[in-house]
Amino acid sequence: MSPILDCIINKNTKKKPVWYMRQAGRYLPEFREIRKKNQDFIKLCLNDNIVPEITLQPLYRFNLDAAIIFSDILMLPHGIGQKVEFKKDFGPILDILNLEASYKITESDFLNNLKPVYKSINRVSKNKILNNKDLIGFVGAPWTLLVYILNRKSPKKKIDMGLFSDEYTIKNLFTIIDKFLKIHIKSQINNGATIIQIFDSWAGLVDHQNLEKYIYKPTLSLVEFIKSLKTPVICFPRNIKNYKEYVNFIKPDVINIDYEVNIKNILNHINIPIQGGLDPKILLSENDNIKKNALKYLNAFKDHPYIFNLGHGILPETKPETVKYLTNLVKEF
Ligand code: 1CP
Repeated sequence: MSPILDCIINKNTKKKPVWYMRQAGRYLPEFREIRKKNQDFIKLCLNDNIVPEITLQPLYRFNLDAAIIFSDILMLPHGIGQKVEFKKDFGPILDILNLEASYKITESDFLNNLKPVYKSINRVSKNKILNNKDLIGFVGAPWTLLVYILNRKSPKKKIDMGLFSDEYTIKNLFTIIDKFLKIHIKSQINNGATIIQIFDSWAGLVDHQNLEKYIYKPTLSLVEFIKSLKTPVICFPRNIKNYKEYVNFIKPDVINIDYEVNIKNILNHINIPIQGGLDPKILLSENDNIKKNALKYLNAFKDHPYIFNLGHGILPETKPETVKYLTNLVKEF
């Protein structure tokens, strides 16, 4: 059994497996080289010759326990016919979703729109380098996707809640998102993803009274679906205030914590396997400081099933040598 599955299923605390969010991406010169020649990001995500290579780039360099498929959470709006573009130094820009047209999208239309994603997963999963390692498939959580679909760009730090005032439309959108997320998840698993991670990057924007409606219930629906496919699910509700309540409601197999979470507090309140936590900004500092901070997590979770990762994605300014140093440090712990 792979080290990550051993941690999740058998609650093994001896080995501390490691992978990183955004491990494939902008901090790697070999990625930037490819990116320069492929200006259209969505097209790049749909290129099944290049995606497997990008996905494996970090595994050629570092002793990681998993690959994460190179794709994006915004492939879902793309798959239901909402145009998505990525503008340099700005981020994603989405066209208005034509709700009527999206009702007419069938499962086979959707699978056809995203076919290269599944082909890439299939190809990567067969690579020998993944022997005894995991291939992580992922989706955006329903709330975070709703935010991009309606706000049509990054909300950065706040969002106009007026966007969600039409209850009827919101309900219909959640139904569509739930339907196609399940199709997307199932196809990733059928093609070789061994774990699914749900990214709820904008969970922190929801106030307590709306958590059940926007976060807990829609995410629970996905988590139960993934469990029914006998596949472990990791949830990352970034900046959510109450991780304990989230875990009790949704019961994921693993919870990824952000870097603001108090370690002692989380250990007192949560008994499922934990992933992540270290502030990615720490990776921009000296090795001594990186070691000190990484050991904080490794020591605190010594007797807890723990997958080493960060509290958010690797920053583009990070040196690959730093990632190597940190990975070896975790492996030698
Ligand atoms: O070269 C570039 O400019 C592209 C940068 C880039 C990359 C490398 C984007 C644009 N997406 C990705 C890949 C990506 N996105 C992965 C690949 C696998 C890996 O982790 O190595 C994953 C898992 C994602 C997930 C993703 N996309 C999230 C959830 C995690 C998070 O960062 O909070 C979100 C919110 C997105 C949307 C997105 N994709 C890219 C941008 C610039 C954004 C917007 C972020 C924002 O709104 O601030």
